Amino acid sequence: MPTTSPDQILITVAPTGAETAKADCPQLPTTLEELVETACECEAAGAGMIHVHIRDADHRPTLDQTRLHDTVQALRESTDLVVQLSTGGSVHDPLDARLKVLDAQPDSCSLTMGTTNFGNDVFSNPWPFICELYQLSQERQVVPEFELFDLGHVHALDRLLNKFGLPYGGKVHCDFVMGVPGGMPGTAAALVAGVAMLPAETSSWSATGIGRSTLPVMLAALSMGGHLRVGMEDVLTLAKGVPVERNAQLVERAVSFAKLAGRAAGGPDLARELLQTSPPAHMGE
Ligand code: KMH
Ligand code: ZN
Repeated sequence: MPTTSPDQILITVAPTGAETAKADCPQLPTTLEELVETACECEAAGAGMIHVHIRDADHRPTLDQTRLHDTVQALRESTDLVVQLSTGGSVHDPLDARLKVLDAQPDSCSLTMGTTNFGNDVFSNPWPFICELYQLSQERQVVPEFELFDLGHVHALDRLLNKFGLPYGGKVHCDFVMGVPGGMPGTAAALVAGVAMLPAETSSWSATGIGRSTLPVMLAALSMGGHLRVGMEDVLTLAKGVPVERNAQLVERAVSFAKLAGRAAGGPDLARELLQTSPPAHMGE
């Protein structure tokens, strides 16, 4: 699989997620103001793309259409980051609401390639839903990032591309989400197996390890020429007993690890090159 600009690295920040309660982690960015401030800090630290889950006025996960729309607009106004909305939402979100996420016209959307046990819950992604979401992303010109929680998901991606062709923009960017209880483990061995199975059409991939698997996955991905996702969606501590205070700390750490591996953060330009998203509105004017 070819790697674009191996001297550069894309760092995606996933600052919020749907699993952590604000009450348990007051520094989690859950309001629009907090999210925009976080996005600006993370862009300055080297991030190129933001993977977004939003919260309601009570800080609970929501897929509210108006909030999603306002979030995309606010992030575009304040940053150059590629804006990726989560279509995974929370394990409790119905499939039809997850399809409607594309109405907010993000640059990119996550697209998980199969159902997985998710701790004590089930993250449901039946094949007909995957097909519908993928075709909708092609129609709406939204570039998917294929989320791979298990090796079976890599196999399903091959099946999807064979059936429906390439994504909008022509690039296939994948993200290994490793270490979820119920998915593949966050180990170098699992990443090696996953990368070896990627469809030939894959143009780039990143990886993230949940919780304690964050550092092993980061080091394995760097050693294999992959890109990185970091953020409080995936990990809440910098080390045992040391809480993350700001998402930018995780981006800064990824930038410094990447530097040791001889790679520089490419920022939003690299994100646009890798995903071939539509140019931001102000650039197309
Ligand atoms: N919150 C998880 C159930 C995605 O954003 O697409 C699903 C998730 C994946 O985070
Ligand atoms: Zn997510």
